[in-house]
Amino acid sequence: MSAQLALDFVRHSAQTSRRKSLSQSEDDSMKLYGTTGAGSVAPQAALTHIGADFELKMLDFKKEEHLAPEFLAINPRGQIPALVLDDGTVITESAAVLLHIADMHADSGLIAAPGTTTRAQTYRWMAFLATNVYEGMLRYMYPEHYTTEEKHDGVVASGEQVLSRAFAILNDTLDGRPELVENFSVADIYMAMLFYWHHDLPALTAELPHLQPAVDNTLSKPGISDVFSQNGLI
Ligand SMILES: N[C@@H](CCC(=O)N[C@@H](CS)C(=O)NCC(=O)O)C(=O)O
Repeated sequence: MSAQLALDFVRHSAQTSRRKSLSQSEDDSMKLYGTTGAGSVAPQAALTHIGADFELKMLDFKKEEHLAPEFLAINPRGQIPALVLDDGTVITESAAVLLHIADMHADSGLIAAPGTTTRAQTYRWMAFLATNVYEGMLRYMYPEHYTTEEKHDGVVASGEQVLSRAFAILNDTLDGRPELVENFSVADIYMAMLFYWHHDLPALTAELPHLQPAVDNTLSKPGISDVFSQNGLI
């Protein structure tokens, strides 16, 4: 735990208890916890695209700052992204974080109105990306978390299979269209992040030609490519 993170946490706790009597200050701002290049990239890109006021709190995974008690008090799972709203509410799980960012800024158009089929399709792809692609990536990159066996080859292979099937479905969906639903949405930002995590992008893009144009479309939206670049994804 860095002294800075500890200080931030103390500030956050103090602020939570005093919040009702405080006017808006720097300490009250929304905070996104993340680490470079990881699951916080999509929320950071969405918030930047929207022009939201937020503070980015980068954790050093090498120093295990995500496992320090101060961060576990925010997300007991010890994972990023975690979004702390200005009223102290914590939102974890990348899909939920992104959907809430879109809802907080309805005028950004990153999600369609409640009850519409376009919005339902956004839910569909957000859940699909979280449970197939994100999960497949973790399986492929951190197989030791998915088995008690010494050898991880089978887990890596199953991760690869899950990713192939999921990206093929996304590719088919993007045949003839630049976006996963009717309009540009948080699902496109989420997919672009996951796309750049792929272990063999040349092979993926050669085999599934509709992914890269959709990702390029996402990168062309205001603010997005800067965040992807800062995070080393492009
Ligand atoms: N289901 C979670 C997964 C988040 C996740 O696995 N984040 C990684 C970084 S990309 C992490 O924090 N890993 C640390 C750990 O699991 O110990 C989500 O969608 O937010």
